[in-house]
Amino acid sequence: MTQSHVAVVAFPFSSHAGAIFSLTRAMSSLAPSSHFSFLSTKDSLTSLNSQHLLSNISLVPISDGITSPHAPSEIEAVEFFLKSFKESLREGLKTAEQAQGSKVRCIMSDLYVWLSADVADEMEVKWVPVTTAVPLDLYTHLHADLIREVVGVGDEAIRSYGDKLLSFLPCLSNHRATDIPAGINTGNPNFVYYMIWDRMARRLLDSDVLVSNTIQGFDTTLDFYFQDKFTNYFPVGPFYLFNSSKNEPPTDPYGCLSWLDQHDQATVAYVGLGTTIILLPSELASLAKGLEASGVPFLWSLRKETQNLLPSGFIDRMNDTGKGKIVPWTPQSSVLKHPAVGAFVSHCGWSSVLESIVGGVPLVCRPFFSDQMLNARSVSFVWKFGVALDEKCFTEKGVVRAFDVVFKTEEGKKMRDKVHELKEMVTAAVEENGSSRENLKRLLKNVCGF
Ligand code: U2F
Repeated sequence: MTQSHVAVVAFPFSSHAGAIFSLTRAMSSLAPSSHFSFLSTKDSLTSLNSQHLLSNISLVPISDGITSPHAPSEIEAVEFFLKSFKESLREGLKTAEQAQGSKVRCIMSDLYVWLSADVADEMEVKWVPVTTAVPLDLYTHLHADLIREVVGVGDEAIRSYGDKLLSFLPCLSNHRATDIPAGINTGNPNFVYYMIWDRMARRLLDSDVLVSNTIQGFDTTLDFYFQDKFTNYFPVGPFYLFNSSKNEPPTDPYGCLSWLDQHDQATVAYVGLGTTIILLPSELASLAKGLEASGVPFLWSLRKETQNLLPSGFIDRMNDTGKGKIVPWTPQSSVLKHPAVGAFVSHCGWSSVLESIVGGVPLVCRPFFSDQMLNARSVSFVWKFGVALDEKCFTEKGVVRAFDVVFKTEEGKKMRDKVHELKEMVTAAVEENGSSRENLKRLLKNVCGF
């Protein structure tokens, strides 16, 4: 008999749903007598790896809210979704409760759908927010007013703050004003993502629970801050390492792993800019030129529509010479664990950073928005297992220089040693008695009630 029925609500854009789905799979395997209804839009549910699901998870589609007859842009799709979200969630929960024959006792949701808290209040059930981004990002949003007061507002204020460290906030004392996510003191506050980040942080202040995709010990000052702020703080990352499907062979439709098998240890660069970044054609061309000029063999995850924007002849030349393999999708976490991979050119999305650590691979950082600048700074300046590009964007020379550092210098070797230290910390955290595993058990008690 099902003891507890837990609803998990995803934010259906970028990689958020995949991250929170990994966590749900982990919970379902550790709590076989509870039921987990996973709610997201139809498209988002279809994109998940839902093979071999345990019988105590069900996927429940909710409306995407799109009312326009034309296909909306990615940003418009987020706006449509949020506009009708509460109504869609109420409907989805009704469907889940009917299908399961039991009331939901708790709503876990991605913090980006903070509006779930209102629905939880209406139903008089607990709300358990989950952050998939780096917790430092949340810390920054929780201190937005102070940041605006001290640093100022607008691009000019950021420029004049210069490279000074943000020492007025203990957890940001290694970061600079330029690392602060846009939306806090730059940009139009009505832009949907800036609005989400502002509202989610404000709503979180009413919660005593927070689940985070990180491990205890990456940043002890930050650990203390969150432990102090939330009676029930659960750093249970990396979510994907607990995934019950992790023993299945990775899906590799483009043969990335067998291509890597042909290369020596730590000789290949992997290039992957996450799920939302689209480079301007000029920067795309610079990256392509840099990869070719470096002479380092590379595997590049690049969406099909963007591949068409590459300089003409580039893909054929790379294929013919065997210098590079360009595919629309890779099994990234497995790619990063492959011994041939020696560097990861990344936008520094938080899941990518975690996967790089687990793979023991130094990063070449090209951040764009959200928490990515904070992550790039932590990687290159605090944890020291990666390089930041001097020019802050891809240039031919910059890419060659970064690869020279990572592949050929003593500094690069130190980065590899450093990332291996972090890898050991992460491995220990997810093993039996490790902090993330123990926190996951505490979390299950909290959400399932036993
Ligand atoms: C947003 O991040 P992204 O979705 O752009 O990037 P990541 O957090 O790095 O997650 C990308 C995931 O997609 C997977 C990859 C990661 O798990 O392994 N993937 C893949 O398997 N194969 C591919 O070819 C390409 C990607 C946001 F932009 C960031 O700033 C936030 O940190 C992040 C928080 O969740 O969400």
